[in-house]
Amino acid sequence: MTLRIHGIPASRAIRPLWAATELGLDFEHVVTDYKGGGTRTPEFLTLNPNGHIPVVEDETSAGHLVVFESMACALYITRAHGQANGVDISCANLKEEGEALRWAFWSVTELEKDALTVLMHRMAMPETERKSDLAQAAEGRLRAPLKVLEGILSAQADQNHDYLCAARFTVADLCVASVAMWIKPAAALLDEFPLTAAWLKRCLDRPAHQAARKFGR
Ligand SMILES: N[C@@H](CCC(=O)N[C@@H](CS)C(=O)NCC(=O)O)C(=O)O
Repeated sequence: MTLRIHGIPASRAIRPLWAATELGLDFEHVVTDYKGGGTRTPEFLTLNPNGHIPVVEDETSAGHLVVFESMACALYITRAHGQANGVDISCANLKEEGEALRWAFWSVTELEKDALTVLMHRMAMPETERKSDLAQAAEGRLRAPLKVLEGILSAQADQNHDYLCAARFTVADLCVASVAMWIKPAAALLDEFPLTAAWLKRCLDRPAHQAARKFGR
């Protein structure tokens, strides 16, 4: 087996796990939790000196490749192992490639920090440690990028396209949805953006996403 993915689905590793599952790839899943020190062992740090999951390893004609950064991992998998045939979630042409890169960077720069604050302070942290003022402030800031997303989805809908850069679900949708899902605990905020809420549900309901969430269980 040439492809190996380190991480757990309840982390940013869902991005490469989901991508590989969408493509139906045969890959090895190395269960590495972000808790418990597994990302700080000498062996793991040789793969990712940042000490974070996910990491993707691949045996290729160019040698043994190691990719870290979750968005890069998802984009790499679809580029290296998918087909540019307009059916796979991989980019079919330069336009889709440019848009997927744009959306991946957009997700981590415009959305991720505040979305994570919402997830942590509305749901993930023990109730006694949650700070609703932090969540509320993050929700306020998220209105601007969510408006951008809603606008693009509206323009896409005008062309009968259900997804961000094509009529089909692509890696661009995967990148954005894997961050936007952290906003789900702020249901009232998502209700303000109905196209975004419906698109997010479409993405997360995909069988490959549901299957990827179960890896390692
Ligand atoms: N920008 C990185 C962030 C990776 C990251 O922070 N991963 C977390 C899990 S979601 C982790 O491994 N934390 C363990 C640690 O920091 O020790 C990426 O997108 O891959």
